[in-house]
Amino acid sequence: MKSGELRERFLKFFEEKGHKIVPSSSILPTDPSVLFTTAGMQQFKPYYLGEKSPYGKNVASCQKCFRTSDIEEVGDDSHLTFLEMLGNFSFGGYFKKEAIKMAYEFIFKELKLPVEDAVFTVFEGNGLVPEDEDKESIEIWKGLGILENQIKKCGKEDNFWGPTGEEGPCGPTTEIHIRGVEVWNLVFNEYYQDKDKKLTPLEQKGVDTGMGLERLAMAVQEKKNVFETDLFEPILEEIPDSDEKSRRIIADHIKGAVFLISEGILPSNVERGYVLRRVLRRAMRYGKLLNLSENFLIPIVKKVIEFYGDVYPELKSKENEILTVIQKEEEKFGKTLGEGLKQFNDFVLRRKPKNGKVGVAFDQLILYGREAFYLYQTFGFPKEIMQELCQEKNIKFDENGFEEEMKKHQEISRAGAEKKFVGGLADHSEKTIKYHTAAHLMLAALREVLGLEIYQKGSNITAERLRFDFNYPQKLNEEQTSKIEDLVNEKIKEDLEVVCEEMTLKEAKGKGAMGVFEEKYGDKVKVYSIGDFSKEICGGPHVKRTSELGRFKIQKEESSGAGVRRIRAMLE
Ligand code: ALA
Repeated sequence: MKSGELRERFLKFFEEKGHKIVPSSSILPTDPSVLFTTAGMQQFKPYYLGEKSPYGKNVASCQKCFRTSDIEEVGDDSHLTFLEMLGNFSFGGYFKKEAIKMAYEFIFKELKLPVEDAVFTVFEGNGLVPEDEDKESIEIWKGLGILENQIKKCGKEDNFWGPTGEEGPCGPTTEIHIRGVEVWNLVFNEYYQDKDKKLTPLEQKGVDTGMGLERLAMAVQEKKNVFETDLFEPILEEIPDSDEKSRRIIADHIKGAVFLISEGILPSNVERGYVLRRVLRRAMRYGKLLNLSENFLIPIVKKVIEFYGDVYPELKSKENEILTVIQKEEEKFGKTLGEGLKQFNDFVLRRKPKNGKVGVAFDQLILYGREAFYLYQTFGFPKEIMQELCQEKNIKFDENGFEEEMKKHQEISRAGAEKKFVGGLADHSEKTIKYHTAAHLMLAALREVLGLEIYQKGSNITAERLRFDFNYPQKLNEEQTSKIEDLVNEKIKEDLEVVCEEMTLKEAKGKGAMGVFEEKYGDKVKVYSIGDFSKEICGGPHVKRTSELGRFKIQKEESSGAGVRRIRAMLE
């Protein structure tokens, strides 16, 4: 039985049992405390709390859902970000007995799935609220002929549904598992959970059920996983045969992205737009692992639209927009993805001990916050992609360091977060590279003007400016600042060549190279020299010649803590 028929049979079954069929609501809920619609009950939330339902007490739907909670698990047999959820709901109409009976009838009579392959879970009680095990559900299942050994009691983790968003209806659940996969979840809403997670009994009891169409299709079509069902097969055909997990992730993520864009979401660096960007870029990264060609996403996108277009006409009417958005994002990220991956490897691999010789002691490879932030900002790597890369390679991801860098950056430019990618990543990356080279010139100039005891305490670079911290006990006077500025501009005019050499840390030190975070370097380091003016240990990248920088201008000099000064400068 095809998924289209399953969808129809479900709705018809409940219509015949007195339910009003309600169309799927938007994937973008009106409830401000949730980003996406994650369950069929989302659009009916108020009716559980006493508000009068315009559809009557009993309804059923097939709801578009998007969940990021399971994103790490996508690629296994049953987890997805986008799914269609079939559900029947009652707000003060029927309760446990009717709900369980109807579910039983649909699965084992209507669809004729083998009941002996099924397991039924029920809430075991947690001694608090609610304190008792759900004896009533156990009895109802038994009354339908379910054997004692097919019923499993589980705790709050599995068999208590919490509210979507910050507060809402909730209660114990009973689930139907078929061949080891949870297929249908029946929630009995008996409580209201408030913002402090306190439960109070609801005046009116409710039923909220959810069954992923993909998992149901898997059970009915007797497939080992959701990706072998007709809901994925045609889409997977557009992705070359290769690593199975990567193909699954790409198929799931592109499907999700198509639905998100069809509702008007655009890739950005905040909230929903960020989630969209994250799934698109994640798909692209997996495509890169498979060596897929540029623009590989487009045929997949077209297939998704073709496959779902009849059921969800918004996909067809927004086809051009969906294609344009995805193509643009692919172009943007495609350009920098390879370069960014290379830079990632550079960051961590140069610290790797070679031939058992370790230049500097370290326990585990690590991607520092500063570096992660650079990858994020310059190449558009979402944090989650970096975390995944690190996990795959057994590298520690310096999460705190990264968050600190993010915070610092946000403080500087709140509005900047949204604007960050506007100029295009390639352009962005060129500008930040220039600022990296300018920072080297500035350190050398500071040392020449203020003395050789000056060293760098930190720096922060965006496409718009350079911020640079260094040790110095007092405010710089105007003469000093203009001397520094002039010196940097002089070196830019001299059109000095920027040369990169690899050497051991010892050699680098021997040559008088400056290093900011020495303890992090491995045995081989990169040393960037600018004429004979500057020599620093640095991962790069940098411009080829200083004349590329344009005019250097110091905008501000201020204190940044005891004994630390901060300069903000721009390239014009
Ligand atoms: N709201 C319940 C779920 O999504 C049925 O699992």
